Amino acid sequence: MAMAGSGTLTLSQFSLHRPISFPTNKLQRTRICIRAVSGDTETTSTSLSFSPPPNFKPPEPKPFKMRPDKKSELLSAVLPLIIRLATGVFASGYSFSFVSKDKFPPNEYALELSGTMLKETSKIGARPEKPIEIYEFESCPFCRKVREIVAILDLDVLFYPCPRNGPNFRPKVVQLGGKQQFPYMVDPNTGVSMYESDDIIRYLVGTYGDGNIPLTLSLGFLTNLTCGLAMLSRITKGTKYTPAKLPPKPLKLWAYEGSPFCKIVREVLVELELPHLLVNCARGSPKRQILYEKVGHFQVPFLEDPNTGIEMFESAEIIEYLRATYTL
Ligand SMILES: N[C@@H](CCC(=O)N[C@@H](CS)C(=O)NCC(=O)O)C(=O)O
Repeated sequence: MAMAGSGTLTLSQFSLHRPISFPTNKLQRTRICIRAVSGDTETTSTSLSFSPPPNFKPPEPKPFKMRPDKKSELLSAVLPLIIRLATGVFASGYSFSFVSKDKFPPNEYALELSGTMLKETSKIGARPEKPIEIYEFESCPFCRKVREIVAILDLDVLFYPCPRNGPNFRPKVVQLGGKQQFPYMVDPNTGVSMYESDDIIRYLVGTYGDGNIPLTLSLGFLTNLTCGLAMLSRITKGTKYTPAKLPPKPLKLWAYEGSPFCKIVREVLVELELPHLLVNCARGSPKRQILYEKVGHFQVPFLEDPNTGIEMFESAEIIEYLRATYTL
């Protein structure tokens, strides 16, 4: 078995906002030994190779454009957003103002609406040093509640997808917490870990927010019911495991829960059981400016894959890339 680099490649040691630059000559086939680590435990050790699809070229960003063959998928991914009254679209303390384009600084991100710039801000609390770790899957209503709150709190999360029959992270949750139940959260900053979506929400809001749970997440049965209904239009997506290679490094996805374009990408990350650091960029998030400065444009989803060196916009092409690169 060949081994790239030395020592153990740990998913939990993934650094959050360290800029990643990839020389293009790195886009070549590599053989590596995988040893995915979370907390104190290791999951898999296999020899696999990773490379982008042949002649891969990242597409140009096309904001708010639906690729024709993805239209019906994207429309069905809008439904959850309506049912959940846009929870997870706006960061905590969201506010906006309109600024005329000629008065707006050219190096600042804003959404342009017919020649006027929509300047958005939020009020977010203390940032944790390390990303929160969450074991979950896309089509679970209780997991959705937690994804909504991390978008609102603007928290970055290292997601360990747990699709049905997933060989890696479902057993890991049992090892860590004692039972197979989702979502399961680990906060490496405080050593706290827990099951139960409502407890996780309360903990996150108390630790990284202002202590107030947004109304749409505090209605008990009604919250659970609407999260369940929100799953219906995409019920088979992001649920079952598709055999895939487990990469040594988590992928990085700039996204947020309220975006249908991001949702269809997340579903595939879950089905392929690909650990990913989700950099939350809900409306009003200061991280929109960070991505804007990094690549000269803001649009989500934006994928960075440190296993192949690929960085790309465009949901439909990201899905094709993920399937081509990781499906076994
Ligand atoms: N064609 C792109 C569209 C993605 C898109 O427009 N995403 C929205 C979020 S739902 C966005 O980033 N808008 C820019 C903004 O909000 O400033 C795709 O399929 O990925």
